[in-house]
Amino acid sequence: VGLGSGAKTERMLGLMDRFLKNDPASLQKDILDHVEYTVARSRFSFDDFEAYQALAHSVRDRLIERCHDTQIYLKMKDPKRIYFLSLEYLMGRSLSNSVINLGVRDQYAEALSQLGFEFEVVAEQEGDAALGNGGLARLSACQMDSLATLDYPAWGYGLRYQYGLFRQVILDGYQHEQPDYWLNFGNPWEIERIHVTYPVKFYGTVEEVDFNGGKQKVWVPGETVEAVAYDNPIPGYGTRNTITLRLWAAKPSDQNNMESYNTGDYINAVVDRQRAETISSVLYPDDRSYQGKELRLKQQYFFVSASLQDIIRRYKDTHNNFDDFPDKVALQLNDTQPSLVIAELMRVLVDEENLVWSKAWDIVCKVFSFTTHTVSRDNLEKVPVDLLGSLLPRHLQIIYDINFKFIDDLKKKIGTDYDRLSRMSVVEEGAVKSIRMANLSIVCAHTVNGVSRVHWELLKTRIFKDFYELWPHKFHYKTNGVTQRRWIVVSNPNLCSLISKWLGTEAWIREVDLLAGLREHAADAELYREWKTVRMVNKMRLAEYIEAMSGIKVNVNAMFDVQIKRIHEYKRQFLNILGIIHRYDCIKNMEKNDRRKVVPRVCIIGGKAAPGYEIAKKVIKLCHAVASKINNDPDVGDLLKLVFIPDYNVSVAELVIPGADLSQHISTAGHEASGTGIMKFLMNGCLLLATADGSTVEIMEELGAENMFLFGAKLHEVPVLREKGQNLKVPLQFARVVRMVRDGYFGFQEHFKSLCDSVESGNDFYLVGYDFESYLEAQAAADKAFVDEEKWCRMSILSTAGSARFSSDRTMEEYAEKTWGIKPCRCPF
Ligand code: GL2
Repeated sequence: VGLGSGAKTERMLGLMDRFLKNDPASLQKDILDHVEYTVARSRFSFDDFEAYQALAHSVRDRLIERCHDTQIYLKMKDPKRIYFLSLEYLMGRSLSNSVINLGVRDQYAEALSQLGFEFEVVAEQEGDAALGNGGLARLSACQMDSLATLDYPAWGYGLRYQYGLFRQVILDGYQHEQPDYWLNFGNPWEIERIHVTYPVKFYGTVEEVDFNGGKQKVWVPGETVEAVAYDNPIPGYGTRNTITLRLWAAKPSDQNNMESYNTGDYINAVVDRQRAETISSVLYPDDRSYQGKELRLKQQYFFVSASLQDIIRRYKDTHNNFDDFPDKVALQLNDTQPSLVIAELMRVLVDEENLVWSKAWDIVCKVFSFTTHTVSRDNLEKVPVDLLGSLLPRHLQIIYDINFKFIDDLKKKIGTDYDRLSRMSVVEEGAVKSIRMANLSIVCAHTVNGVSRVHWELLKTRIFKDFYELWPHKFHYKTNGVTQRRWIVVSNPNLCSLISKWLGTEAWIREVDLLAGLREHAADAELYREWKTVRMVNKMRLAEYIEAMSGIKVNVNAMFDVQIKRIHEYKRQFLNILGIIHRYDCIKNMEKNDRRKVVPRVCIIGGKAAPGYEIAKKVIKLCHAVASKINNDPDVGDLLKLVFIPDYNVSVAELVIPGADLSQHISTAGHEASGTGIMKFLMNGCLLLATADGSTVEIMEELGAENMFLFGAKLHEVPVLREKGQNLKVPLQFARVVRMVRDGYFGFQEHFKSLCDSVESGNDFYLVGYDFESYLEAQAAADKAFVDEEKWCRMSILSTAGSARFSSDRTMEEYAEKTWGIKPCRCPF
């Protein structure tokens, strides 16, 4: 098995039969043991939730075993490892995904059924792990699944927030936020590693001390917090490899406050200690603006400092100097949130390991790669110098030094173009002097990746044009992808079986390119029949959910038209709602007989608005106001329904996506860096109504424009149209529907005023008015296609068949080969 020889290896191989057994009888015994000894309930009497807990612990045992084996093997082989640093992961539920990846789902289902439980019902007991906001965070989760499945030697690092993304509660149509205390009932999917802890330091001063005949800067920190590791095993599919997502929690350190204890201020000293825990207490709920908050900066440094200590400790297990560091370690910055790690690595190498600056910088420049997920300069993260200087005084100095050398070199290349120098500087002078975290990341990363081809173009020509012209070789893109394991196998088991049946193999679950084989059958009447049945079953499941949640009965023969994602002006949920109002208005104004020609629709919208994002919250309110009018209008009946799905999260997506006929991805061109929701719908055979933005452009190339419903201003037209401002032509229908909202047709006239103002001509930054006409045309084309059942079904099959390129397996392979320089390392046990 390639383990080498020797007594130790012999002993290890001799322990192979210690592995936990996976036959139903053994699994059943394990579940009952956990009921009795872990959950501490009687094995003769336990409910669904307790069954879930016991089941989860039994799966966890198997995950731990594989995690250990993977690490032992990796330690022996010592390959180059990729360390993925991200402040957000949207993992969702773990049970179904884990048992599928471990290949033990059916055995567990049987074991449970003999005990009188149903696997699906038990699995429903699990809550979501929502340690992230939106696309960026779910992308990290998909990529972890692919890294494990493809046997890459990878680690994920992040923060273990006690409160995940807020729960959205709708009262009278308004969004309210409630805390998501997800750890309330324990979390069987994590392993607390009390022996893996590191001190993380903050504040203090920098002093100069004598060293080796010269001077050396030393940081004398003012506060220490302890970082404790919580490991979340990520099992690969069809492999024993199970990698680890290591999340850090903050705990008080014994190094602080001895003074207070000694002076007798016991109560305050305890309270003070507790404050340390706030660092990892709550996820910031805004997915793209960073307001220079101290707590956020503390979170960032806390997580990168602990991660780096862990990474260096692992490296030092097998190396006694830093010469091989770049050959053994690749550090991936998932956006700029982890970018303080750059200064931290420099500090460790120079101040603690006593490397000279140039040697340290050489190492730093070889290990970091940076992926940006942003399209707009306005969203780039900046940290006020005052804040950074007080929290991390030594890091600020290091960043200044990096910048000084960078600007010095730059001057030699571009001369005295001061405007450009000031744009490229890591330090922004201005009302609030700040550090530009993206510039810092670009200066030190060997590779800067965009997340779709269009995004890459925007990086080169707009946001990072100056840097691109300086270092064209650094700029690349790896189009995002999502994992077919979560988004087909777990969430759409019927479709999964159907695909395997028609391809004659389950191999596509690992080798996703095989999906293209469905194209061969795209004209087969038998497949049509089975495909439609699967889709109908999923729609019925979704309809049941809608009724249970909102009391609204929907017609399963209607087209299910879905837009689920974070609420943002650029994502244009408002455009969708105005389109629905138009549809409603048309139905109302039709002769009764003509109504028979209307293609019935169930419009489904879901998504959270950042708590401080007023306009986005008004969109949610408008959706409810319009829904209550339409859904209660007897003239409309089953022809049109509007449903808002509250508290959109990963689990809700797993239910909604397989039941969607049509999905909307309608951002103003140039605003969505990639978009990943669209890929999940595509895999599930849902047709797409979309603008040519982000990864949609590549999806269109793969599928053919004739298999989608495209509309809207093109990327290059957007700036020209914006220039026109008030002179921009807006269709009459648009003016009419906005007027209906303005005039209080749906009530809440005053409340919706600012929303209507935001699309008034001259003010309509996201071109809702301009795109309205072509949007309606695309919607009409979708109606027409839906009536032609055969055509629709064919397009649906071709969508799934064309989705292979948008698997995160492909994305991770590209990163591994082209950016990180890592190779698979498959555990042979
Ligand atoms: C995002 C982009 O907006 C989105 O288009 C992209 O698909 C994801 C993943 O690359 O990243 N950037 C971002 O800050 N969030 C995103 O979803 N929250």
